[in-house]
Amino acid sequence: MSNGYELWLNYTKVMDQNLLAEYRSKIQSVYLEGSGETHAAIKKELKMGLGGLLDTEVVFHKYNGTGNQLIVSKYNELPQELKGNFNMDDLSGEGYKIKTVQLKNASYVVVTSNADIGLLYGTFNFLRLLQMNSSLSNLDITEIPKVDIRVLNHWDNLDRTIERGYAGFSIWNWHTLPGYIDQRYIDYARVNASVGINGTVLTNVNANALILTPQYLEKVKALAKVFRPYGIKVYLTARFSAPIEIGGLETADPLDANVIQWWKDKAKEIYTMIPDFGGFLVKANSEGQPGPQNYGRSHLDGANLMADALEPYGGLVIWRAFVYSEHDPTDRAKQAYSEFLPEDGKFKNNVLLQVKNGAIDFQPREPFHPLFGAMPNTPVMMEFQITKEYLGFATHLVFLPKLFEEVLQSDTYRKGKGSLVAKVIDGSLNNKKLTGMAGVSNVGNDINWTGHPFGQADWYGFGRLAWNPYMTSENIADEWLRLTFSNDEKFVQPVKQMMIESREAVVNYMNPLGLHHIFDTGHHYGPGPWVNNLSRPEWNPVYYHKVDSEGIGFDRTRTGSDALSQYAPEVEKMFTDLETCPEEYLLWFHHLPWDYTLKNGRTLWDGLGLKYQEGVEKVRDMIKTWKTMEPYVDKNRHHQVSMLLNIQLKEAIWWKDACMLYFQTFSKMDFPKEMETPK
Ligand code: GCW
Repeated sequence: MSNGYELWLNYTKVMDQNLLAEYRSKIQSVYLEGSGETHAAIKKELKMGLGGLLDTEVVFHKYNGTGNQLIVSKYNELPQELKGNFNMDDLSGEGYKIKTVQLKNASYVVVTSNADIGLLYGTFNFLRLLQMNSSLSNLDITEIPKVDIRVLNHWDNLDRTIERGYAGFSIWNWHTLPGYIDQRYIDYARVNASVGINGTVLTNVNANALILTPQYLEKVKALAKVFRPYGIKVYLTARFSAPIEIGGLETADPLDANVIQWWKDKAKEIYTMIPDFGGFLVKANSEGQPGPQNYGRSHLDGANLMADALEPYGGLVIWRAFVYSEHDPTDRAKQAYSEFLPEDGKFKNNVLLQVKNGAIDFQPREPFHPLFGAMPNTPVMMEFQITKEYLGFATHLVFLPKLFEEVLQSDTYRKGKGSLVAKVIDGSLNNKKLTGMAGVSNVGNDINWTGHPFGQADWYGFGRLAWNPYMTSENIADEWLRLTFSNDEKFVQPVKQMMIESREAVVNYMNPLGLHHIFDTGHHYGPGPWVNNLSRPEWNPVYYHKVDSEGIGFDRTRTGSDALSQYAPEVEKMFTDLETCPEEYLLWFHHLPWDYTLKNGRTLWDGLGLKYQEGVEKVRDMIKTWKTMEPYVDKNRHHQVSMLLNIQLKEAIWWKDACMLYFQTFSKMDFPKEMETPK
């Protein structure tokens, strides 16, 4: 019976007897060369992984010359006769190769890299091959991460609450750090490294400045020490007003000499304690947070202030582009682009601009953010949300890599057809040297880390996509299911299907046809399309759906807010023209009459009801599929998922009924007959 704690690093014995025999015969011993902390981590993982999967005591042995040995070694320490089989020129330090090498009478499986960290990544991939029951006969794998900075963003506060966290409290126990090292910290590093995540921002972008005081830096240092062997750098959020709050200064003006010096001293202090510190993540002048604009300065001034301080140590500033204010009442979607576009090319070299996948806020479906591709001279990195703020928290089963894939595969047309968001993120579109992807973490101290057992797949998938933004969500689901539950095709195929379809289900039962931000206030969980009493107009759902007796939707074309003009002309045209605008985005960009005819010939009103119904039906299908999976899943997790799916169904119906009943007060039309009438 599993409680899910081990996540996808599930090293239970290989079930298939033939494969087990093959693995055991090909890995009679392990040749592991090297020294140091990462090396020790590799050894530990091999002991655990091979020991579990092959159910044997792992034998480490010198190079035997007779084959049937697993070789895990940096290239320069490989036995001479194996070296000729590898060309390592194309590999970065994080890259690795896994290859079956046939010498005269001897066969080896070799994992090699130019650096320890690549070797660790290769080791995890090798173990994954066994977990997934792959054959070892003809391996020839080369892997190099396509993105440099692959970070989790924890929205963890120092009191251990987590903003938008639905899996318990923060795993960082600031009270017992630095003296007490929880096993979780080590396991956290292992699982992240296993998918190639190489950085973590420990604190909430809204957190206070205390984290930058010496008392807390001691604790951060202890965590950095745990993560270091696993190639994970620690980053912190830097509150813009820190010089006032913890530095005793009277201002945080980025052009003030004392402020400049304060950040320089702070950087020095941090790097003295944590020489490989990653840098700062900053939310400034957004949702009430302090920032350079408080002093009449710009985002550029703010970002470059910190960049100057961190530069001598190789540190980065990750500046968030999530800004909007009540002073621009026409369309919140436009602000980030308007504010940041003019700054293209002006940031210091160690600044990255972190942009949410869409221009509003992590909705179940959003068109890609217009800033992607629009700032060719600035490293623009992706911010995805792994925690499900607007997607049913840790209660609903929604496979997010499907959403991530959709964004990454969107075409910005900034350099003609094929200018995919993925190419902005991996830097290939504009030859960017510094690239990154961030995921707002869904990790908490629940036994299984993510609350919903399937939430683990979102963390896994984020890591895999940060490594390679071109991976398909289907591959990710396939891998995760095999690693986590079972290799049985009778399990993998239907559940994979269910995961892939789960994303469209939630879109349909919450925000179909391009509706967005119609969640109830504050918590963003259930429906609240009627909410219209909040102090800031752009917080009210009515601002987004603009329902009236004529119709529904937000006109963002030239006749409306003109937000569409922020896209490349091809994209603007495609979304503007009702013939070519995908119906998934219809009400995102258009205000349309209730009797507007959809592609299927139905009216908009009917179509809306049918989409809500479709979402509900899909959850019913998911429940049916999951029921038949009982033989393949341990009782505990099977039961957990069943209970959660039942809640999801109840709430899908709630969404459908609440939204359709509310909209009906405007449309005054009967529900389509195929829609289950609200009770
Ligand atoms: O989505 C909104 C959330 C806030 C969050 C903010 C942000 C961390 O509702 O909780 O604050 O975005 O991304 O800064």
